[in-house]
Amino acid sequence: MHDAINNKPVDSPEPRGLGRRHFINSAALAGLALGAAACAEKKGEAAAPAAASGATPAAGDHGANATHLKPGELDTYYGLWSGGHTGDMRVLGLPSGRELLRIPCFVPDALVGWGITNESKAIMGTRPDGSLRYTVADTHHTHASYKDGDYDGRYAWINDKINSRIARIRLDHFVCDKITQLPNVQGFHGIFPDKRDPVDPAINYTTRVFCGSEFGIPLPNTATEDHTQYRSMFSCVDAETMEVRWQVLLDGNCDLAATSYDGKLAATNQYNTENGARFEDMMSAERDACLFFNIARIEAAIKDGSFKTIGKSKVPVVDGTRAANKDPRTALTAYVSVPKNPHGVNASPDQKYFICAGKLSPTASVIELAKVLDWFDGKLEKIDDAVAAEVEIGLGPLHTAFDGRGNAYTTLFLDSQVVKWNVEKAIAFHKGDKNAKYVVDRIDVHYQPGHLNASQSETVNADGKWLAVGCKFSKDRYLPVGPLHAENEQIIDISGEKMVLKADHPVRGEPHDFIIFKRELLKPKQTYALDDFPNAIKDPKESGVFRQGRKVTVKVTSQAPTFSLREIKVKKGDEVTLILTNLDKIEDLTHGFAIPNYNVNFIVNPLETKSVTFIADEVGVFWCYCTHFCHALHLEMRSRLIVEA
Ligand code: K7E
Ligand code: CUA
Ligand code: CA
Repeated sequence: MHDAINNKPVDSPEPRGLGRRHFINSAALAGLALGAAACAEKKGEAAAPAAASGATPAAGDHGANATHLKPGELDTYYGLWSGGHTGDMRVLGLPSGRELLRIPCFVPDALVGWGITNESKAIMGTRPDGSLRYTVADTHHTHASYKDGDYDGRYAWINDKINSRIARIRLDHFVCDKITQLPNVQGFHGIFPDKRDPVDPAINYTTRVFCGSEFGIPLPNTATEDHTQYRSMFSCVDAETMEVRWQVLLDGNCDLAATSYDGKLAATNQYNTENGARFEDMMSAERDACLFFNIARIEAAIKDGSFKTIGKSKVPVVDGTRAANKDPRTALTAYVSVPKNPHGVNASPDQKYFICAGKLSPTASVIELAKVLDWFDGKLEKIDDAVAAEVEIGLGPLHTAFDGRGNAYTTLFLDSQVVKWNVEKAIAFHKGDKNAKYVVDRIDVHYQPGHLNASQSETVNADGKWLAVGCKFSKDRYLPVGPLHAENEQIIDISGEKMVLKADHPVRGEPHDFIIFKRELLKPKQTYALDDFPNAIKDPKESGVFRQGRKVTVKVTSQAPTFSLREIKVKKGDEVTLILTNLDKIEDLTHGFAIPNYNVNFIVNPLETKSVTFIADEVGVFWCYCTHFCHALHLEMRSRLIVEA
C-alpha cells in the first residue's frame, strides 16, 4: 500500500468525520479481504516505470511525445473536462494540459457575467422574483455528440448531480445554451449520448442522451422513511430539444452509463440492487448488476401506451425492475450480474464489449454486447452468460479507457495505480487459459485516481497516444497552500508497451470525467454574428435611453475604446434594462461592462449582444467601465450612469 490511509483499521475512530477518503477505503477494505490478498502478490510486478520516469519531463523532452510545448506551439487535442463542484466545464489543450477556458453553465461566473445577464439567467432558471433558482452544482460527467462512432463537434453535455440538471454546450461558441432538470430524480450521475438510432439506419448520429440517477427517492416524493418505496430512474433526454423523452423505473442505484455503437443498447452500472437506505445495507449483497436497456423496446412500449406518469411530471415512465422483466422476449431491461458495488462502465472501441469496474471488488467484468442482444432475442438462455470475463486487476477499480489496440486502462483508486490490461487475453484467462497474461503494465499515479481517459478512447478512432488521470489527492506533489490541497491531473504517454508518466498539473477541485479528442474535430467560431441575437443594436445611432413608464431600456454599443453613450440618465426606482452590443468584429476584442454598487459585470465578445436588468434604487453617479482589456485606452473606456432622485 502506498500510504497509511489504506492500512487504517476499519473501525478506528475518524476524528475528521466520515470523509470520502475514509468512506471509500473502509468500505473497500470491508468488501475486499479476499481480493486484497490475491492482489498483494501481483504488486511485486508493479510500476517501476512510474518511479523511474518521474513527473518532470527530462530536459530536451520534445517531438511527438512531448507534453511541454514551445511558446506559440498549439496542442493537438482538445479536452472537455467536468469541473467538479465548481459546477462548470473546463476546456484543456492536450498533451500540454493547459487550461484554455472554463465554460459556465450551472453556477454563476464572474468573468463572463453568467448568472448576471438576462440571457444566461433564462438558461439557468429563475424564481418568480427573478433571482437564480440554483447557485451550486456538482458536475461529474461530460460527453460529446457522435456521428459514425466519432465526435461530430456539435454538442457536449454535462451533469449536475446536486440538482439533477443536464446542460448542453454548443461546441461552435463554447457556451451553454440549454439546461434541463430531470423530474423525480436525485443524484443524477452518469450520462452518455447514444451513437446512432437503434431502428433508423439513416440516423447515424446522437439524438438521445441517457442519464442515470444514484439516489432512490419516494415516487412521488413524500416524507416517508420506508425505504422499500425508494426508487431510482434512468432518463432519456432529447439531444435537440433537451426535453426528457422517457424514464425507466429501476432496482438499485445507477452509477456510470455507456452506450453501444449500434444504438441498440445503453447500460448503467447498478450498485445497491438490494435497495438499502443505509450505508451498510447498500453493501450487503455480494453481487450487483450492469443493467442493460433495450432502447427500441422501451420506445415501442411508450408508443403503445404501456407507461405511467409520476406526480406532476408528464414524462412517460416504464417499468424496468427485475420483477417486471423476466421474459427475455418482452423484457425492456436485463440485469447482468457483476461483483458488488460496481462503478464505471465503458464501451470498448472495437464496439464489442462493455467493461464494468468492480470498485469494491478487485475485478473488471467484460460483457459481450452481441450476447446481451441474443438474450433479448431468446437465443441465450442465461443473461449472465453474456459475461465474457471477470478478472482480477487490482484494488478499487473505477474507470476504464482504451487505446484501440485491444488494451484497457483502469484506474485503481486504492492501489493509486493505472493498470493496463489486454481484453482478449482476459477473456482467454477467464475461459481457462491460465497462462494468458492479461495484465500488461502498471504505473503509480499520485494519488487515488478517479477518472481517466485516453485520446479518442470511446470512439471508433481510439488512437492510443495519451492518457490523462484525475487524481483526487495530491498530498506532497505541490507546495503546501493550507489545508485544501490542489487535485492532481497527470498525463501519461501510452503510445508504447509501457506507460510513461509525463506531467503533473494542479487543478482546482475537483476532477471527474473528461474526454480527449483530435483538434480537427472542432471548428470553433471566433466571433458572433449580429443576427445571432434578436435584441442586437446594429448601429451606434440606435443607442439611447427609451422610457415606457417606469421601465427604461438603455441601448449601448461598444467599439474600442468607447461606449456609444457617455451618459445614461434614469430616475430612482426605474426598472432598467441595459442592452449592450459589441460592434467590434475583430477576433479576441472583448469588452466588459461593470456598474459600481449595482453588482453588474459582464463581457461582450465580438458582435455579441447581452443585457442586464436592475432596479435603479441608489441615487448618484456611477462610472460604468470596461473591465476587459481591449485597447490602449481601455482604462478610459467609461460611461456615466446618473440616477436622479
Ligand atoms: Cu467515478 Cu461521479 Cu464519474 Cu467521479 S464518478 S471519479
Ligand atoms: Cu473595452 Cu476594455
Ligand atoms: Ca482532494
